[in-house]
Amino acid sequence: MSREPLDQSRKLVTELPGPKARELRERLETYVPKAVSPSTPAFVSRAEGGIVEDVDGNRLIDLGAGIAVTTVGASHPKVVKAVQEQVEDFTHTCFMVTPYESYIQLAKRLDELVPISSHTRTVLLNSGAEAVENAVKVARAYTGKQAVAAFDNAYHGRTTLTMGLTAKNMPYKESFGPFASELYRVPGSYPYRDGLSGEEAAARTIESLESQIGANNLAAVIMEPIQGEGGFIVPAEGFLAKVVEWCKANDVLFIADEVQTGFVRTGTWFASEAEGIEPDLIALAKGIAGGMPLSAVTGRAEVMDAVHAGGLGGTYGGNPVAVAAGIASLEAMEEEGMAAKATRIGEIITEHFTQLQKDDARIGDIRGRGAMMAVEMVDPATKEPLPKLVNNVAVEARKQGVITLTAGTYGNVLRFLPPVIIGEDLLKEGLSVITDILTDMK
Ligand code: PLZ
Repeated sequence: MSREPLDQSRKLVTELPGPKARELRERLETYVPKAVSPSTPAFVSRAEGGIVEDVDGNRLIDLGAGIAVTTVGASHPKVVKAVQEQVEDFTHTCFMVTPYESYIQLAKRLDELVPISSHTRTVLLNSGAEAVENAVKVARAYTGKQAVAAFDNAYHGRTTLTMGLTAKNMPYKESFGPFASELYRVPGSYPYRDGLSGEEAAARTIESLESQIGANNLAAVIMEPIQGEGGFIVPAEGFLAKVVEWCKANDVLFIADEVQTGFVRTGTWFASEAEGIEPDLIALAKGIAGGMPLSAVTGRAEVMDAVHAGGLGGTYGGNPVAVAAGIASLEAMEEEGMAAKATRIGEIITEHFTQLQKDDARIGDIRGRGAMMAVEMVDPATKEPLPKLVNNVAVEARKQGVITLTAGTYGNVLRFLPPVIIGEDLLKEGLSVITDILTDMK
């Protein structure tokens, strides 16, 4: 690459939004429906490392990584090179029509990496929701059963089937029903709010599965090992292991939705590893390909093989450019020790907010793992969620050049998902901007 590297520092040369961004926002509002409503008051011109540069020349600190996608950075040199080379060779043939080797190479790499001890096979797709949909199709085909159970606070996507699995109504489901049938919701584990141990929460979950669905009808239980959009909820220790144990004993498949938690985000290749669980199927996307649209379902070979020949696919699934980016991203993660970097980010964020919590009782809970961390803001007296505060903090942080995301069933969670290659100083600066805003809003 001949371009100058993007300076890894925050710099505001105009107010945000600047004049060019304002004009673009007007055009956006003319041609794009209000249902699509970007949160950051800037239009990007370039992004690299932990910095997003905007059309007015401002440099923002990226604490979102495009919602946990650009784990290796927005334009990792290895990804750029792999994409450029692939684009010159061919952009598309459709793997179902004329296959190519790189798809197999990536499937093999996933077989080596996922926490499934037996041999796996992988189908490549385009989005997280599409991966979840396909995992459900495979589970139904294998078990011959129909019901699928998802959890309170779950997020699995915005398509018709995945909307039904997603828990939160606004903004994801409002006015979009009817949803697909044979989808059920059961209570999970939210230690900060339910106070249950892993064992107690699992007993409650299993009671619901048995009394409301019945193992004979249940094809699969699907869960995010750390619930993402729901508020970075880490289940109580042992919860997932108990649920998976029940699934195995009852011929029910366990699907891990690692769309957000996967690919070193939480300090290990996959978050299932920290729970000591072995899923039957894993839905993957986001961090897999350094920003290119790519997703996957990786599952036990025996399970994947239940689907008839030609039963899985799609025009763009495993697009060669996205696959090249995927192979390069996984190499970069390994070569640059990015799992350890994610763990270090978790330590910095935990330390920062633990310190702050001593003087700010609105910080009710600090949780997450690795580069997937969040703080839940509450009224200290009642534990009532404070969604307005969280929204105001995020809006102000973005104006000050720190891209900040929120989450949570109650909208009262500030979440941090930086690219794991972000410099420590930049990360700390981003956190201190947020701290100052929180202090101002006391
Ligand atoms: N499963 C666990 O986190 C996507 C969506 C944000 P797609 N999360 C961010 C929004 O408002 O749309 C996600 C996820 C988990 C599935 C998905 C869906 O992935 O690639 O957005 O379809």
